[in-house]
Amino acid sequence: MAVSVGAARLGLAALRRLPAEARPLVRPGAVQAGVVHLGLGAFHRAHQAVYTEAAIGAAGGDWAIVAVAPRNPAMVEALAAQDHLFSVTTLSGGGTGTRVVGALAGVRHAPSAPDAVLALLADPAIRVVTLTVTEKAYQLDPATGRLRPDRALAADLAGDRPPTTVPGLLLRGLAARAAADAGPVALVSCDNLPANGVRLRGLVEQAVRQATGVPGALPEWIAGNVTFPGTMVDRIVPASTAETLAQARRALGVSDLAAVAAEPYAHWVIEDDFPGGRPAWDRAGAVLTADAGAWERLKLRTLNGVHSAAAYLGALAGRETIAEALEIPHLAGVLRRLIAEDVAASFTPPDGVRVVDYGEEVLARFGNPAIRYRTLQVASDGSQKLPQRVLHTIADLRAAGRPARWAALVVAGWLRFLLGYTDDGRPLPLEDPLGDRIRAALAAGRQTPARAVDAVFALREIVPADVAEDDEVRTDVTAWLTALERHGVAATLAGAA
Ligand code: CS2
Repeated sequence: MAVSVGAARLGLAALRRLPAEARPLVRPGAVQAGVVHLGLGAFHRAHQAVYTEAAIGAAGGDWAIVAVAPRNPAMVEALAAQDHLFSVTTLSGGGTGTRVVGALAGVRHAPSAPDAVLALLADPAIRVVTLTVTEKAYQLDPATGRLRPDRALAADLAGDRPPTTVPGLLLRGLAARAAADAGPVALVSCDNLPANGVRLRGLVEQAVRQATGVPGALPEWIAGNVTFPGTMVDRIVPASTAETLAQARRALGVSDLAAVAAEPYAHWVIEDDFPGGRPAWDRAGAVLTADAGAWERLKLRTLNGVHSAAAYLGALAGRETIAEALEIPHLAGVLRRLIAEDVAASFTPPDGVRVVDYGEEVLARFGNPAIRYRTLQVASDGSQKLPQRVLHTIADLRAAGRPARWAALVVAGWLRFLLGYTDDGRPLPLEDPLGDRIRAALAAGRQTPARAVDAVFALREIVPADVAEDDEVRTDVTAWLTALERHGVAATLAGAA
């Protein structure tokens, strides 16, 4: 991102010049750290950081966040130069508002200072570790949850140098914490994984089993001292652009290289299992509950599943953003049928929630013209997203003896996207950690839609066996893929409506 830095920079010295409504609720330095967060992306800054600041503002407590960037140093440098301050601009059709957030007590770059990160994880003052590292950083097979270490994680498991991967940092950090007898801690996944708490526990347990050089008593220490609360996280936060930074600068009068913009809506449901205490997130509007499962399924299947549907079909039709995709004739109608006929029939929603009403709200949020969320951003990493967003919907419908016709269209949209070109022949990028395996499978099965379905459905790390072996699902996906290939998105939707 090319940025010109002419104006003064955001930082403590700039705060008194800001309009009162733009100032942070918490002044960095005034509150000690109690949370470590892994993943310094836009989503964290516009979601957990905002909730945590509001929780500290409402109820106090030493719960400021030390945020760790697992890979990219750019955000660490930007925030370090700004006394850890950044702004969130709320975008709605009705206008914008910008406010500086003071939740961060520090930032670290894991690759250049792994030992500092391990020391933090072993610090008794840190009692909560949250994560937004995206699905692929967990290195779990999306369909099964089996740990599939890449070379970097294999080296972390062997333990002959400081860890470089997220699972490696957690493994060695917990080992250091156990050795220091630093007290219990909650590890909280805020990624869009299915049953994310269970997945994170599975990750840690598998990593401990496969690692060398960890004490034999570590599993027992983890069982007695570490919890893995599940969460449902929600806020649409597009990747920041030069326009995001320009908006922040216009509002603040200083430049903010860590600025983010987001929709007004935000939601967070958290399982209340924090053995070392937690910020008063409930005072900030989060829902603390015994079981977040129903909320998580609601959100992954309705919001994320429909997001992916709009992304694949929109990208094929040459639409740059989700809001533009929704203007494709008949798409909104098809998405409504996906929600009403398939998603709503696939699971039991939380008490008092009607899936179709929630779905209407989701479609309205997607249509927010001020949010430019790129179809290609949602379309990326499909292998990591499709199971929990769409394939579980299909599996549950089929187990109940029901058809899954509209969900099959989403799978066909993904397969058609994997072929790598739009309806008018322009190239589409395939960004996916399993991209090589997908490409190899498709190269073998490219000749006909049925063979493409066979080839990708054979990838059991992505497509669970119950879905892959279901002839009715294969027939539906093949029919949709044939239509998309022959006639394109517009005509396929017109024919379906
Ligand atoms: C999106 C999500 O990029 C994507 O895949 O579907 O990031 C989505 O915007 C968030 O989950 C909304 O809470």
